[in-house]
This record gives sequence, C-alpha cells and structure tokens, in this order.
Amino acid sequence: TIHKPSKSDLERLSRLRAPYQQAIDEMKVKLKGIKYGCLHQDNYSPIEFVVGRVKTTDSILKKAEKKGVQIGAKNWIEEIEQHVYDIAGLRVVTRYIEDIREVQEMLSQREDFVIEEITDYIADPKESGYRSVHMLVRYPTYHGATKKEVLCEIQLRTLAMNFWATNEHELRYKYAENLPAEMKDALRTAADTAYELDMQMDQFRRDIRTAREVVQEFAIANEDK
Ligand code: 0O2
Repeated sequence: TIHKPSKSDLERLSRLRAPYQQAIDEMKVKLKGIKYGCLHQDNYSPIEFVVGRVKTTDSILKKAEKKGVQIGAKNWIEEIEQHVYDIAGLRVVTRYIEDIREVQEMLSQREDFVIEEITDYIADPKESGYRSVHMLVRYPTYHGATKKEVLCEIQLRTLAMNFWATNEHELRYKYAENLPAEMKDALRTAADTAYELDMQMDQFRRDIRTAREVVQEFAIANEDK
C-alpha cells in the first residue's frame, strides 16, 4: 500500500522529474548522433533505435516504496533520488549482441557523462530470463541557473531481447507480479530460445563478413591480371 502524499509533495515530486526529462532529451540526441554518424561513415549503425522515458510520478512512488523509502517521512523526496536509479531510462536496441558490446565501448569512451556502474544481465541473466546490459550513468544537466547531476539508466538490448522483455513486462503487469509457475518456466525457456537466435544471428553476420573479405581479396589478387 502506498501512503498518499500531500498535494504539495506531489508537486515537488513532479518538479523533481524536470531535470531528468532534460537529461533524457539530451541523451536521446547524443545516442542518435552515434547512430547517424555511424550510418554516414559505414552505411551501418550498431544502434537500431533509441527510446527514452522519465518514470511517471506514480511509478516513482511505487519503486521508492519497494526500495524502502518511507513516503511522507522527512526528506523522502531526496531519499528517492538515492534509491531509485531509473527515474530517467533510455533503451538502446541493436540487431546483434556484438553491437551491444560496440555501443558499450563507445559509451565508455565518452567525456560528457560518467559511467557509475555496469550490470551485465547477458553474461549473468536474471532469474526471469531477462537479458540486457544496464549502464548507470551520471549526467550533468544545467536546469535554470543550477547544475544538477542526475542518474540515467541506459539499457542495451538486441531486438530479440527487447521483444522478449516487452512481452514479459506486459504479462507481469497483467498478472500483477504474480505470474503462475508454468508461465515463469515458459518465459525462461522463451528467453533462452531468443538468446539462441541472437547467437545464431551473430554467427551469420561473422559468416557474411568472412565471405565479403574472401571476395575482396580475390578481387585485389585479380586486379592486375
Ligand atoms: P519499467 O516499467 O521498465 O520502468 P528491481 O528491484 O530489479 O525491480 P532495480 O534494482 O532497479 O529494480 O534493478 P534493475 O535490474 O536495474 O531493473 C530496472 C529495470 O530493468 C526494470 O525497470 C525493467 O525495465 C528492467 N528489468 C529488470 N528485470 C526485468 C525482468 O525480469 N523483465 C523485464 N521485462 N524487465 C526487467 P522497472 O522499474 O521494473 O520497470
């Protein structure tokens, strides 16, 4: 049960979201900059698409309660920022697992934000079967006259991982977090199947690259003949 915050508390919570919204807007532009820059240069981008959102006040309250924040207690709004790390969330979706690693590397080189933490749910999937790489970044915003650093969670996923997570999230919501055991098992199996597909696709891509190199070498070798 969520304690009902006062109207003025809700207004403060709503104001708290503003710099996070700005961080999302700016980060979206930057991630799209990577996408279009790569497309321009190589005719291929490791980023397929980018989406971003700021959690709704309702959803922030729910997560804060889950993380043990006493809604309405002294400084509870400040507490929220110390416990809820995905008020600002970005999702970068790729075609291949290899591309996730490439984007991860590119983001690690950036000087406009600081990476605080990386959680690799591909190397170590969640109990549910969930796979993604989560990068927690500290991003400086200049909102009004003040500088404020906010945390953003960037989720890196393949199309297949995203397909699975979107369906699982919807089911989890429909069942109010109480998924029947058989459904949980079926979802875990589906997550593994999606991962097998991902690995197969990565292999196809390596095969295509090898074939292209062979053709190029053959063309070079025959240039002067
Ligand atoms: P929404 O609606 O996407 O914002 P946790 O205590 O695990 O709930 P925590 O500590 O922040 O949350 O952990 P984590 O792993 O960083 O999870 C944050 C987000 O990752 C979630 O946000 C989901 O978006 C995604 N995620 C994590 N685990 C799963 C999973 O098993 N299935 C799916 N579909 N998504 C997952 P929210 O706030 O839960 O949801």
